[in-house]
Amino acid sequence: MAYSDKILKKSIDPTVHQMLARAQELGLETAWDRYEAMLPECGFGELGVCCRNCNMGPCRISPFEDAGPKRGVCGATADIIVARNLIRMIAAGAAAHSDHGRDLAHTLLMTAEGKGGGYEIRDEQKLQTLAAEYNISTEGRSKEEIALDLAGAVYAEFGKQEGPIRFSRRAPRKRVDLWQKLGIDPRGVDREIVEIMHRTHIGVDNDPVNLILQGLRASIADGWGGSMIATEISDVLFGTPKPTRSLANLGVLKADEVNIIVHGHEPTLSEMIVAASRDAELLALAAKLGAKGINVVGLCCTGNEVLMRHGIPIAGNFLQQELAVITGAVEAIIVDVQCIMPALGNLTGCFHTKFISTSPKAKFPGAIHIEFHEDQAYDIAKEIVRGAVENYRWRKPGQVVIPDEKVECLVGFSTEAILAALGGSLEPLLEQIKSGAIKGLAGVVGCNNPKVQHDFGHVNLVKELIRNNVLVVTTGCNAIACAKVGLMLPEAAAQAGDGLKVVCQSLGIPPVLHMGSCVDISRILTVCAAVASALGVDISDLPVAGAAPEWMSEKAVSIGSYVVSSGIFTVLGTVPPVLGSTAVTELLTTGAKEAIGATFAVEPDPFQAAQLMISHIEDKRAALGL
Ligand code: BF8
Repeated sequence: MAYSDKILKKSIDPTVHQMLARAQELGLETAWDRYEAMLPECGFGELGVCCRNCNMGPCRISPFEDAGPKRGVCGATADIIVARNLIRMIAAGAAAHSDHGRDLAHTLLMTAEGKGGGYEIRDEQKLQTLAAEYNISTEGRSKEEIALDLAGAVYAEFGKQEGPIRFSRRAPRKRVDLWQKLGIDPRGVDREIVEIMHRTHIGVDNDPVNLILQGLRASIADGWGGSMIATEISDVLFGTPKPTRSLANLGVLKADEVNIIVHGHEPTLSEMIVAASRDAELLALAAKLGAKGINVVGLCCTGNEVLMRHGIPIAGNFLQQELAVITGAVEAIIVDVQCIMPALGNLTGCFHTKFISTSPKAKFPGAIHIEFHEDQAYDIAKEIVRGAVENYRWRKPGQVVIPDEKVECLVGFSTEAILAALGGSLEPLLEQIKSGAIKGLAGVVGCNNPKVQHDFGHVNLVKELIRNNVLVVTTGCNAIACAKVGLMLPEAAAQAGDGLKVVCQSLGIPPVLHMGSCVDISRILTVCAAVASALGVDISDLPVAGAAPEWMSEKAVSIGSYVVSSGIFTVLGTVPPVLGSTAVTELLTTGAKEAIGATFAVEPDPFQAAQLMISHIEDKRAALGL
């Protein structure tokens, strides 16, 4: 079918074209329509110069040299306002990741106490490794006893008032020394977030550099603390991902089965929904109602979690959440926290789809709230799935339009899985980097954003990098974009440069490795730290670069900040709200280099962005004498 230019410009994904046309036909709005209705977006907001931190305002600084106010009522300049706003974004992003980590620590605690409601400790090896890292004795103790101490230890990290958080010591010594010298070696993430809120209150910290440094400190507490805890404890509870085959894109929805979408972020819920969907009683009920089975599929990062661990198909990334509902084939969309559009309430009301919220932290208009508690996890999950199955009878087959597209992918590349693929040590990877067969590594991550063509930046940046022999590791919505175009198949090695192609073919791996959800960017930090330590250098010395081509969330701001603070040059594809301050913009794009050995760059064109990353990688290779 031919689609209008307007539709084609919104995405490179054919399922998006088809479903946007369907939305038009049904008179339904999506994020793209709401984005257009919002134009022109607020110029003060775009520049970051609007301040609502007290009630003398709202104040906004005029960007015009000869007109309009240059100071807020309290006297704050554009530099102060932009820095304050930016680090409040970091605080929110770090809070989201870290609260997710805290919930996982809570689930581990309940499981260890025997109140786990169906959870168990699946990766004893990782439990032992983490116990050793925390100096928890393991000799002659049950896994539950060890887990109890580990849960207590990681719980304590969040509110740690003094002293370093444990996982931050996975970073190379040089990096830790640098953090200490700059005064940004983090304490517990709760403390760092509270300090951001304190410092950005009217009349406290009014030095843009000092403000930004606190933002970096909180972000490090996120990346090397809250997020890393989320990843590690998820692995202990649900198993560390291993290479697994699956399918990606809206075509994973099935016309003749009960379709259940898990959407959000924390694997505690999605793991149990997957387990309940295999319950014999519910499968029998589905059959009785004429469905051939119960098909659980994922969206966004909770989708990535169950994709990585169980091969559960992934229906799409952030901007596809409404489109999945518009297929008319979804019995229930079950959500927990983060990246869930409140628009789903109205939209699901136009279909038979049940929109079920489960977290006491995240309620939505138009949703049915069935609160999820870990101590009754399986029972609650079973009731939710039962409701979805019973809803199958209300599906209107005449209203169902499911795109055909679904693409195979090989996922599950945790750090441990990468090491296993390399034969148990990093040495073969280092050899390939030294020989130049692999030029370097790139972490490409982040969201979708209707400001830019959906998936265009993600896919083209990654393709350009692998074509130039840069091995790509990915998480979040970038990973889903790559999976949908077949970049996560070993056969995609054919699209890589000659060096990378041979390496991938000999190891049987794709040139683009799916490392998980956004909290799993901590896995990328761990790999970089291990490579740097093996080479006896800092992370900032490595031929490594990062990118977030279509980012939009505050979590992405925290991620970008901890990645740069860890020494990795990072290219953003959408412009952060900082351009209202020349001082802050220069600090982030230039000044940070001297202080922390890495900077941000902004480049919306993915081909140019790839060139920036490749030339950075080449510079680092030259400096290492490679
Ligand atoms: O944490 S990449 S849109 S889904 S914020 Fe959200 Fe962005 Fe997707 Fe996962 Ni990450």
